[in-house]
Amino acid sequence: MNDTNIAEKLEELKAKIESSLSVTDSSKALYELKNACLGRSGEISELMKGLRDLPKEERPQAGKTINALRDWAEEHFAEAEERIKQAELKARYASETIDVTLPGNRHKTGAYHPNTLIKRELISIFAGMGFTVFEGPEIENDYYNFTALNTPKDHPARDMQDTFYVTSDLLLRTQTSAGQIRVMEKQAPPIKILSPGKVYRSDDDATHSPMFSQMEGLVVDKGITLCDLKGMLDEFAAKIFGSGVKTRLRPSYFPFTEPSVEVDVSCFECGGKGCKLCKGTGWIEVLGAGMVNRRVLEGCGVDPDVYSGFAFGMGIERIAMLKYGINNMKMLFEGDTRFLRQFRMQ
Ligand code: 2NL
Repeated sequence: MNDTNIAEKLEELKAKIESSLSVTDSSKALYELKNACLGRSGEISELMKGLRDLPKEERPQAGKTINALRDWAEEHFAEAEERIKQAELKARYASETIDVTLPGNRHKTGAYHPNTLIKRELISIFAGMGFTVFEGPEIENDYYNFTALNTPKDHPARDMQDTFYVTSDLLLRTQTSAGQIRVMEKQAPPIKILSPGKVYRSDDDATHSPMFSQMEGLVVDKGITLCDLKGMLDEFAAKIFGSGVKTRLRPSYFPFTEPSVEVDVSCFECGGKGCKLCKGTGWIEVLGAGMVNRRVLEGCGVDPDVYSGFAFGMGIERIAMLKYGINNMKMLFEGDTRFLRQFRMQ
C-alpha cells in the first residue's frame, strides 16, 4: 500500500459511508454501521493499522489523512444520529397519541332506593325544624313496643297489629315509637326527635308488606298543643309535596295519643278539585298523629301536668308511592333494577 493507494481507499470509504448513511433510518442500523466504520476493529482502525506497512516517511502524511477522515466520519455519524433520533421520537409521539376527545367508558352507577330518597328528604325537612335523628333497635321487648305505649296485654288495639314474636317477651318492633319511649325515659324535655326505621307486622297482601319503613316524630315540651302539630304539618306538606298543599285533620284513634288524628294533604295532582289520585275527594291521607297520651308521658317519668307533646308516624313507602307515582307497592320490595335505575337522579 502506498499514499495514492490510501487516498483511493479513503475516497471509496467516504463514498460508502455517505451512501450508507443516506439510506439508514433506524438507530440500531446506524449503531452497527458506526461500529463497522469507527469501532475498535472497524475499517478506519484497520487503515490505521495498515500504516505499519508504509515506508516510514509516508506514514505522517497518511496518518493525518486518515485522522481527517475519522473526524469527517464522526461528524457525519453525529448528524445522522440526531436526524434519526428526531425521526424516531416523532414516530413514537404519533403512535402514542391519545385522542382525549374520544368518549370514555362509562362506569355503571347505582341508584338510591326510593325509600332512601324519601327518608333522606324527610330527615332534611325535619332537621330544618330542629329535629334530631334517633334510631332504636329493631328487636324490642313487649314493654317498649306495647305497654309503654298504653297498649297492655289485654288491650284490643293489640289486634290492630299482628306481631312477629322472637320469644314470649321479644318481638320485631311494630312501630318505631318503641325507640322514642327509650329517649323519653332517659332525656328530660324539651324533646324533638325523628325516628326512621324498619318495622314489622304479620300482614302480607297487595297493599301490606310484613316489613316496611316508618318515620315517626315526637315533640315534648311545656305548652305544646295540637296547633303546634298542625303548623308543623303544614310546613312539612308544603316542603314534600309542593307549596300550596294544605293539611286537614280528621279524628281517629291510637292508644298512644289522645286526641288522635289522621292527616290528609290537599291533592297535589289536581289541587283539590278531585282526580284519580285522590279518588275524587281532593284529599290524600298521608299520616297518623296526635297529642301524646298522658299515660304514655307518665310511664316515662314525664309529668303530664307540666309537659305535653305531639307525635306523628308515617309509612315511607306510602310517601314514596305518592311522590313518585308508584302504583304497586311490591315494586319497592322486589329489587328489580329496571325499576330501581329510574331513580338515578344525583
Ligand atoms: C301511623 C301512625 C303514629 C305515633 C305514631 C307516638 C310515639 C310516641 C308517643 C305517642 Cl313515643 N305516639 N307515635 C303517634 C300517632 C300516630 O303513627 O299511621 N303510622 C304509620
